[in-house]
Amino acid sequence: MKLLLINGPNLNLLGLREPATYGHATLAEVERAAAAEAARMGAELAPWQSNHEGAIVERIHAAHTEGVAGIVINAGAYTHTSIAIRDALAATALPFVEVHISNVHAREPFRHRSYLSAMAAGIVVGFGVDGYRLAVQGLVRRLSAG
Ligand code: CA2
Repeated sequence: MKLLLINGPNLNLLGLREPATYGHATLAEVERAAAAEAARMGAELAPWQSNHEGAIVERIHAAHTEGVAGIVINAGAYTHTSIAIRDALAATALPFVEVHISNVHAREPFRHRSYLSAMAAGIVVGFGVDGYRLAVQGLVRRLSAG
Protein backbone atom coordinates (compact mmCIF):
# COMPACT_ATOMS: atom_id res chain seq x y z
CA MET A 1 0.00 0.00 0.00
CA LYS A 2 1.65 3.23 -1.19
CA LEU A 3 0.83 6.46 0.66
CA LEU A 4 1.87 10.03 -0.08
CA LEU A 5 2.48 12.68 2.59
CA ILE A 6 2.13 16.22 1.26
CA ASN A 7 3.18 19.24 3.30
CA GLY A 8 2.40 22.68 1.91
CA PRO A 9 3.81 26.17 2.27
CA ASN A 10 6.14 27.13 5.12
CA LEU A 11 6.08 23.68 6.68
CA ASN A 12 9.74 23.35 5.67
CA LEU A 13 10.29 25.76 8.60
CA LEU A 14 9.05 23.25 11.19
CA GLY A 15 11.31 23.16 14.23
CA LEU A 16 13.09 26.32 13.12
CA ARG A 17 10.49 29.04 13.91
CA GLU A 18 7.34 29.52 16.06
CA PRO A 19 7.87 26.46 18.31
CA ALA A 20 5.02 27.58 20.61
CA THR A 21 2.55 26.96 17.76
CA TYR A 22 4.22 24.26 15.67
CA GLY A 23 6.57 22.44 18.10
CA HIS A 24 10.27 21.63 18.02
CA ALA A 25 10.36 18.72 15.56
CA THR A 26 11.81 19.43 12.13
CA LEU A 27 10.05 18.50 8.90
CA ALA A 28 12.59 15.72 8.33
CA GLU A 29 11.80 14.27 11.78
CA VAL A 30 8.06 14.49 11.16
CA GLU A 31 8.44 12.79 7.79
CA ARG A 32 10.59 10.00 9.28
CA ALA A 33 8.04 9.38 12.06
CA ALA A 34 5.16 9.23 9.56
CA ALA A 35 7.08 6.84 7.28
CA ALA A 36 7.95 4.65 10.29
CA GLU A 37 4.29 4.51 11.34
CA ALA A 38 3.29 3.54 7.81
CA ALA A 39 5.96 0.81 7.72
CA ARG A 40 4.79 -0.48 11.12
CA MET A 41 1.33 -0.87 9.58
CA GLY A 42 2.66 -2.59 6.47
CA ALA A 43 2.42 0.43 4.17
CA GLU A 44 4.99 2.58 2.39
CA LEU A 45 4.89 6.38 2.73
CA ALA A 46 6.65 8.87 0.46
CA PRO A 47 7.04 12.35 2.00
CA TRP A 48 7.01 15.51 -0.15
CA GLN A 49 6.84 19.26 0.58
CA SER A 50 6.34 22.32 -1.59
CA ASN A 51 5.71 26.02 -1.10
CA HIS A 52 3.99 26.26 -4.51
CA GLU A 53 0.29 25.73 -5.14
CA GLY A 54 0.67 24.53 -8.76
CA ALA A 55 3.40 22.08 -7.76
CA ILE A 56 1.07 20.59 -5.14
CA VAL A 57 -1.69 20.25 -7.75
CA GLU A 58 0.73 18.45 -10.09
CA ARG A 59 2.01 16.17 -7.29
CA ILE A 60 -1.61 15.12 -6.57
CA HIS A 61 -2.16 14.38 -10.29
CA ALA A 62 1.04 12.29 -10.40
CA ALA A 63 -0.01 10.31 -7.29
CA HIS A 64 -3.02 9.07 -9.21
CA THR A 65 -0.91 7.59 -12.01
CA GLU A 66 1.77 6.22 -9.59
CA GLY A 67 -0.66 3.88 -7.87
CA VAL A 68 -0.75 5.79 -4.59
CA ALA A 69 -3.61 4.43 -2.47
CA GLY A 70 -4.15 7.46 -0.25
CA ILE A 71 -2.78 10.86 0.78
CA VAL A 72 -2.05 12.56 4.09
CA ILE A 73 -2.03 16.30 3.47
CA ASN A 74 -1.27 19.39 5.47
CA ALA A 75 -1.88 22.03 2.82
CA GLY A 76 -0.85 24.81 5.22
CA ALA A 77 -2.41 28.16 4.39
CA TYR A 78 -3.63 26.81 1.03
CA THR A 79 -6.17 24.84 3.07
CA HIS A 80 -8.07 28.09 3.52
CA THR A 81 -7.69 29.46 -0.01
CA SER A 82 -7.09 26.81 -2.66
CA ILE A 83 -9.96 25.62 -4.80
CA ALA A 84 -7.25 24.29 -7.16
CA ILE A 85 -5.92 21.83 -4.56
CA ARG A 86 -9.47 20.83 -3.66
CA ASP A 87 -10.25 20.20 -7.34
CA ALA A 88 -7.06 18.14 -7.79
CA LEU A 89 -8.00 15.93 -4.82
CA ALA A 90 -11.53 15.59 -6.15
CA ALA A 91 -10.26 14.73 -9.65
CA THR A 92 -8.02 11.91 -8.40
CA ALA A 93 -10.73 10.68 -6.02
CA LEU A 94 -8.00 9.27 -3.76
CA PRO A 95 -8.92 9.01 -0.08
CA PHE A 96 -7.07 11.63 1.94
CA VAL A 97 -6.67 12.71 5.55
CA GLU A 98 -6.30 16.42 6.28
CA VAL A 99 -3.85 17.28 9.07
CA HIS A 100 -3.27 20.50 10.97
CA ILE A 101 -0.63 20.72 13.65
CA SER A 102 -2.39 23.56 15.45
CA ASN A 103 -6.06 23.71 16.40
CA VAL A 104 -7.12 25.94 13.53
CA HIS A 105 -10.56 26.43 15.13
CA ALA A 106 -8.99 28.10 18.15
CA ARG A 107 -7.11 30.56 15.92
CA GLU A 108 -8.08 33.44 13.61
CA PRO A 109 -11.48 33.14 11.85
CA PHE A 110 -9.82 32.90 8.41
CA ARG A 111 -8.32 29.56 9.51
CA HIS A 112 -11.75 28.11 10.38
CA ARG A 113 -12.71 27.49 6.75
CA SER A 114 -11.12 24.59 4.88
CA TYR A 115 -11.74 23.95 1.19
CA LEU A 116 -10.60 20.35 1.73
CA SER A 117 -12.46 19.08 4.81
CA ALA A 118 -15.77 18.22 3.17
CA MET A 119 -14.03 15.71 0.90
CA ALA A 120 -11.60 14.26 3.46
CA ALA A 121 -11.81 10.69 4.74
CA GLY A 122 -10.87 12.20 8.10
CA ILE A 123 -9.36 15.26 9.72
CA VAL A 124 -6.74 15.46 12.49
CA VAL A 125 -6.43 18.89 14.07
CA GLY A 126 -4.61 20.26 17.08
CA PHE A 127 -2.52 17.29 18.23
CA GLY A 128 0.77 18.87 17.23
CA VAL A 129 3.02 16.86 14.96
CA ASP A 130 1.61 13.63 16.46
CA GLY A 131 -1.29 14.33 14.12
CA TYR A 132 0.70 13.00 11.18
CA ARG A 133 1.12 9.61 12.88
CA LEU A 134 -2.58 9.55 13.80
CA ALA A 135 -3.50 10.44 10.22
CA VAL A 136 -1.37 7.60 8.81
CA GLN A 137 -3.05 5.15 11.22
CA GLY A 138 -6.51 6.34 10.27
CA LEU A 139 -5.79 6.28 6.55
CA VAL A 140 -4.27 2.77 6.56
CA ARG A 141 -7.21 1.46 8.60
CA ARG A 142 -9.69 3.09 6.24
CA LEU A 143 -7.94 1.69 3.16
CA SER A 144 -7.62 -1.78 4.72
CA ALA A 145 -11.33 -1.80 5.48
CA GLY A 146 -11.93 -1.26 1.76
O1 CA2 B 1 -1.69 24.03 11.92
C1 CA2 B 1 -1.33 23.73 10.77
O2 CA2 B 1 -0.78 22.66 10.50
C2 CA2 B 1 -1.50 24.73 9.64
O3 CA2 B 1 -1.84 24.01 8.46
C3 CA2 B 1 -0.17 25.43 9.46
C4 CA2 B 1 -0.20 26.55 8.44
C5 CA2 B 1 -1.35 27.50 8.71
O4 CA2 B 1 -1.43 28.48 7.68
C6 CA2 B 1 -2.67 26.78 8.82
O5 CA2 B 1 -3.68 27.72 9.12
C7 CA2 B 1 -2.61 25.73 9.91
C8 CA2 B 1 1.10 27.35 8.48
C9 CA2 B 1 2.32 26.53 8.33
C10 CA2 B 1 3.48 27.34 8.78
O6 CA2 B 1 4.44 26.47 9.25
C11 CA2 B 1 5.43 27.00 10.01
C12 CA2 B 1 6.19 26.09 10.70
C13 CA2 B 1 7.19 26.58 11.52
C14 CA2 B 1 7.44 27.93 11.62
C15 CA2 B 1 6.67 28.82 10.92
C16 CA2 B 1 5.67 28.36 10.09
